[in-house]
Order: sequence, then C-alpha cells, then structure tokens
Amino acid sequence: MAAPCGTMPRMPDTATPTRTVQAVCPHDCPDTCALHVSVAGTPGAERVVRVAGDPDHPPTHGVLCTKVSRYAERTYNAQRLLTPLKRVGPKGRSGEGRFEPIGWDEALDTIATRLRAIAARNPEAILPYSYAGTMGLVQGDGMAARFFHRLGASLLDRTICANAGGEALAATYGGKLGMRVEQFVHSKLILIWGSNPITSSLHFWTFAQQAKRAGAKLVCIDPRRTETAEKCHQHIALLPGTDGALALGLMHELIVNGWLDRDYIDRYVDGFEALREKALAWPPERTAAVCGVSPDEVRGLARDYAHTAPAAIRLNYGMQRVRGGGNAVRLVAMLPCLTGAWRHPAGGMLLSASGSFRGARRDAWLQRPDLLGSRRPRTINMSTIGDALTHPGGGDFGPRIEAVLVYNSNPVAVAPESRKVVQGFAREDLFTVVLEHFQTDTADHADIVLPATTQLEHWDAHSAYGHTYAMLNRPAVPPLGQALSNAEIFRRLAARMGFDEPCFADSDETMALGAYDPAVVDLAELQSRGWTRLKLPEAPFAEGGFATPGGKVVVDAPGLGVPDFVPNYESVQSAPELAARYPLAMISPPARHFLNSSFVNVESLRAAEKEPRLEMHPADAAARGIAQGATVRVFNDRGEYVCKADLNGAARPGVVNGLGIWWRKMGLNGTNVNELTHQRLTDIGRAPAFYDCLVEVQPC
Ligand SMILES: Nc1nc2c(c(=O)[nH]1)N[C@H]1C(S)=C(S)[C@@H](COP(=O)(O)OP(=O)(O)OC[C@H]3O[C@@H](n4cnc5c(=O)[nH]c(N)nc54)[C@H](O)[C@@H]3O)O[C@H]1N2
Ligand SMILES: Nc1nc2c(c(=O)[nH]1)N[C@H]1C(S)=C(S)[C@@H](COP(=O)(O)OP(=O)(O)OC[C@H]3O[C@@H](n4cnc5c(=O)[nH]c(N)nc54)[C@H](O)[C@@H]3O)O[C@H]1N2
Ligand SMILES: [Mo]
Repeated sequence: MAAPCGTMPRMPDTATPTRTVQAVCPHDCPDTCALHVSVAGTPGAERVVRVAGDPDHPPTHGVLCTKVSRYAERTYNAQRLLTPLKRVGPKGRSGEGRFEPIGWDEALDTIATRLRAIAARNPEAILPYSYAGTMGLVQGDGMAARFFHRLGASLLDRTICANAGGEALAATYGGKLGMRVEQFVHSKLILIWGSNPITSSLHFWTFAQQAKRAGAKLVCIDPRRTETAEKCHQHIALLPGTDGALALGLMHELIVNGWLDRDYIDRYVDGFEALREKALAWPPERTAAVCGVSPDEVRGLARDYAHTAPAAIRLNYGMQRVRGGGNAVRLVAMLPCLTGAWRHPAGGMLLSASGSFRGARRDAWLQRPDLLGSRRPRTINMSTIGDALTHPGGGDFGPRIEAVLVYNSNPVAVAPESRKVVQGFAREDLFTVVLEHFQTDTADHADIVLPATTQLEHWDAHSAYGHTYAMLNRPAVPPLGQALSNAEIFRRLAARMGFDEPCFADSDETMALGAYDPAVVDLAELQSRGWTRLKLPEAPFAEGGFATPGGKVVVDAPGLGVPDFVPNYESVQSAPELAARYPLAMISPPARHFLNSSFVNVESLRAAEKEPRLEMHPADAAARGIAQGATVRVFNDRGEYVCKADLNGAARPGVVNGLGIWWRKMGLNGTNVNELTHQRLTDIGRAPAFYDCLVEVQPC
C-alpha cells in the first residue's frame, strides 16, 4: 500500500514540559476524562510529551486508562494519515487498495464536483456516516451537521450503540437520566449489570471499589466472567439476552414478599398494577430456567436488593445489544421505583446521564437543523448499512445511495453482518470519502481519504454520558502534516459547494466556546478550569419528578405497552432448529486494550491483546476437540471468523465470547467478529443485536 506515512521527529525522551494544556478525552466511553497535556519544545517545534488525568476533576481523579495515557503515541504514530489521498487501484480487498497523495484543492474539488452532480438529481442519494470516534460537539456533529442539513442529504439514524436502552429510558423516566456517578461511593449494594467497568469505565470502578472498602456488596450480572466479575462478591452468569426475565423474577420476589415501598409506588409509578400482573408470572424457578442460573440466586439477589439501602444499579449498554434489549432496560429501570431506592442520592440507577445536558447544550445552534428548511430527507439506519448500501433503490427506500461521507467511524469493522457491509462499500459506482487518522478497513474502500486532526490538535467542547460535567478541549499543538479538523474540512467543502450562510464561517474555537448556554453553564469556570459541574440535584428522583409528561415512571408506554421479557432472535430456547446447527451463543464485548476498533493499530496495545480470541468453556471446547490456544473457525450462515480459542475460565457453558473489535485486515483470515453478527434490530430503538447470535466452532 502506498499511503504515505509522514516522517515524524522522534519523541524527545527527557524533554522538560514548557506548558500544560487543559483537554478532554474524546473517546466513546462513559468517563470523558479531563486531561492535562504537557507540551515541550520551542515555538514552531512543540511536541506533546505527556498526557495525564486532571487530578481535580472528580470523575477523572488524576487517573487515565492505558489507552489514553498513550494518546501521544496515537497522535505521533508513524501510520498517521498526513495528506489527502486518492485511490488509484481497485476498490475493496482490505489492505490492498492503492492510494496516492494529492493536494487539498484537488481533494476538495473532486468531492464538491461529485456531490454537486448527485445533489442536482437528489441530495438524498448522499449519506453521511459517523459515530463517536470523537464525541466532541464541534468535531462530531457540529459543522458536519450544518453542512449536511444545508445540502439536504439523507439523515442518519445513530443507533449502533445505545439506542435500545436510550429510547427505553426515555419511555420510562422521560430521558437519559440517572444517579450522579460520584454518589456510588455511598451505596451499600451495587449491581454491576451488563457492564465491565474495569475495561470500559475505569473511573466508575474506582468509585465502586471505594464503596466496597466501606462495606458495600458488589454483584456482577454478566454472562462472561470478566475481570470485574472476578473482583465482585458475587457473579450471576446469566444467559445472554435474559436480563428482562431476571428483572421480572426479582419483581416477583419483591411483590410476593411485600418488599415494596408502597408510598413511592402510589405517588410516582404510573401503571404498577399492570407490571405486578406480568411479574407474578415469573416465580424463581421459571426465571432461573430461562436465565440459566439457580432459583436460589434469584431469591438471594431479590432479598439483598430489597434489604440493603442505599441500593444502586450500574447498568451498561452491554445488556441491550439483543432483540429484547429495550424491554429489558425498561424492566431494570423500574426496580428502584418499586423499592423506593431513588429516595437516597446513592440509590437508584445509572445507565446514561447524557440527558442532563439537554438544556445546557446549544444543539440547535451547533447543528442548525433549520437549514433543512421545509425539506424532510429520509433517514437511513446506520446499523443496517450493509442492507442500505446494497439496496438497488426504489420503493419506500428512495434513491440508491450514490455517495457516503464517513467520519468518526469505521463501519466496515464495527457494523453488523460485515460481508454485506464490505459488499456495499466495494461498489465501484459508490463515491466514498473517509475522514480519518489512520488507514482503517473503511478507508481502504474510499475514493478520497482526508487526514483529520486528533484531539491534541483541535478545539472542542464535550458533554458526557457517565458524569455530569461540561468540558472544554484546547488544542495543545498545531495540526500535524496537512491534517485538518473535521469541522475545517466541512467548512472548506461548504465554501466549494457555494454555501454562504454566515454559520459556515464560525471557527472551531467559536463553536467550542459557544457550545454551552451561558444562562445554564458557568462559562468562566469552563474556560479557566476546562470543566464545570452542571447544577443538578444529588438525588434526582427522591420525590418523583421524572421527565415524563405526568412526572411519574411510565409502565404502560404509548406504542410500547407494558414491558415484558422478549427472547433473543437466536438462542437455544427461542430458535431450536437454528441451534441444532449452531448451538453456541456468541457475545462480542470490548477487548480491554481497544476501544471499539480504535487503537487496534497502536502496536503496544495490539501486543497486549495478542491475537483475536474466542473464549470458550473447557467442556464446550473438549466436545469439539479444541485445546487452549488452538486456531478455530467460528461460523454460521452469515460468515466465518478465524481466531484463537482461549479456555481462560471466562466463558460459561453454551456461550462463547468473541472479544471485539479487530480491524479485519489485522485478523487471522481478513475478517472480524462482525462477520457473524446480523442486521436484525432490537425491540425498541432500531438498534443492532450484536450479542444475539448463534455460532458453531471447529478446530481449524
Ligand atoms: N476498553 C474499552 N472501553 C470501552 C469500549 C471499548 O471498546 N473498549 N467501548 C466503549 C463504548 S462504545 C461503550 S458503548 C461503553 C459501554 O460499553 P459496553 O458494550 O456496555 O461494554 P462493557 O461495559 O464492557 O459491558 C458489556 C458487558 O456486557 C456483557 N454482556 C453481554 N451480553 C450480555 C447480556 O445479555 N446480559 C448482560 N447482563 N450482560 C451482557 C459483556 O460480557 C460485557 O462484560 O464502553 C466504552 N468503553
Ligand atoms: N460485534 C460488535 N460490534 C460492535 C460492538 C460490540 O460490542 N460488538 N460495539 C458497538 C458500539 S457500542 C459502538 S459505539 C460502535 C463503535 O463504532 P465506531 O464509532 O465506528 O468506533 P471506532 O471503531 O472506534 O471508530 C472510530 C473511528 O473514528 C476515528 N476518529 C477518531 N477521532 C476522529 C476525529 O477527530 N476525526 C476523524 N475524522 N476521525 C476520528 C478513529 O480513528 C476510528 O477509526 O461499534 C459497535 N460494534
Ligand atoms: Mo458504544
């Protein structure tokens, strides 16, 4: 591959920092850390020499994860894309695409000419595709959103991660609202449910450990024996996709034993009788049979939950990546309403707190949906991008997709049913532009690749989904090579497209400093310290006050009905005929040293993960003649994935864990775990069911 790698000066090993810049970790993680970036060198030749956690920011408390403490290694990586590239070889085939450097003028003119021609026929044939490579409000959907709204391109339904749980929370509480994360240190029981914080939310784990030292009991509810499960007092290893049944089983015990806060229910729960009726059908024996646990585990958990105060639930998105994920979140979210756990600041639940930022952020100004005018473009679901790109067009779908602009995402690696996704991106008639730091699997399919700045090189403002501080990121060094920020790229494209609205002249700095409403957020503190706490009550629902229209928790939600257990599309119980061929349930949770598919190319982190792995229970492996470390073929009707069997004790019988998300071209057979996942959607929120997937495994 001819992608140029800039020759970077070697990092000075013992350089003395000359100044410190206040920044923010941009990655898709609940913790959104405040950073201190140390810069050394003389003006014009400055380099970042260290990235550390801000000791004063309460959720960060001076600590970073392994990945981000090496952020300079990512920024100065020899593989960084530093000039625009155009494809000169055949499209597709991971790693074999040929690219040549071009200037910015040629790159932007090529793109503008193609987009103008397509837009003249129908701008909806153009699709933006982005997710959370950066969660910044400026480099995420700031200037890009303005650009696509003005253009009238198809809208993107951003469902790939959190939409089942997000819409479920909205239906139940009226928004993505929950406990303040700092309060978990005072909890006496913490259910860590569908979450592996040692890997994916390290700063929450610190709070949980503080609580543990103060006498709290920690229970992990997860099919996988994660590093977190190892360190909890109890691990309930239920089958994937059975969380809704477990929640109903717990409610059954709360109800039949009278362990309810009747006063809280009477005042703040709308529709309890209908929920009660559902729950009474779930005695411990039935619950245990569906969940693959013992009836005593169900009884014991219900007793602990009812008799310990304050009791808190840290739910994470891991448990909603199955068909019934939305209903399961609704059911779990009702548990603290039945026991009145919400009365205490350290009781209740936290899945996401991002809704707390709703009134504080100036979303309409940042994204300018008004630029659509009276146009109402169609919406394309990012989770079914494989189907969308291979659709011939016509009917309800509308025009065939002719151009895709990808930024902050790597769909060829992360979207389900990769074979279809690759087929779509390999279309020779599709015009694809990818804004990236690195030559990812998706960039391999681009016609034009544009080099983007990293967080150390641009302005941004951030909110968070695991804490409630508004944050500001200042650039530490100028852009490397010819890289430009996402916002600057869309600003220049807008100029070439002839978009002359004044908003296209707003600088990155103007947008970052204007992202928050001064009437709600302390901008002086935000700018001087880099972060400021939203003014929120410590116990958000102590006296009801849910964000629903009636202010109460909603059981019977409009259009959704009363929540119930919804079995997986693919499981031994729900699809016995399929299970006869593919008897193992596969989940594909994050690997500790990667962040989705980010960091797979950072050598030291890839070395820590070693090889793509499938964790198996020793009995399931023995039945197939598979030994520790053997190369195995994991397959179903959709595809096959080659990786190494790991019999490390983390997998329960009947379930295999394919740790995510390798770049396809760095895998053993040019695929990754999404070769096996499907595009069917969750019950609520139109989200992917990555962890609802049957496979078979053979030695290779
Ligand atoms: N190091 C690292 N950190 C990350 C990420 C990463 O890839 N790597 N990803 C980031 C992103 S994008 C997100 S959305 C967040 C949260 O990301 P999540 O995907 O929620 O990740 P985890 O916190 O690892 O929790 C998932 C856990 O759910 C378990 N699980 C799988 N299926 C089920 C089920 O049916 N029921 C239950 N109860 N548990 C199940 C998995 O075994 C895993 O331990 O983390 C972020 N942080
Ligand atoms: N099988 C399976 N699949 C999954 C999951 C799973 O658990 N199992 N998890 C799902 C989840 S939770 C999520 S959130 C999605 C994540 O999917 P994505 O949001 O696509 O996440 P990444 O794979 O991290 O890709 C982000 C890309 O953005 C680039 N990037 C970062 N910052 C910038 C920037 O400032 N500018 C530009 N132009 N690019 C930037 C990075 O280099 C990286 O290649 O994957 C989903 N896919
Ligand atoms: Mo995510």
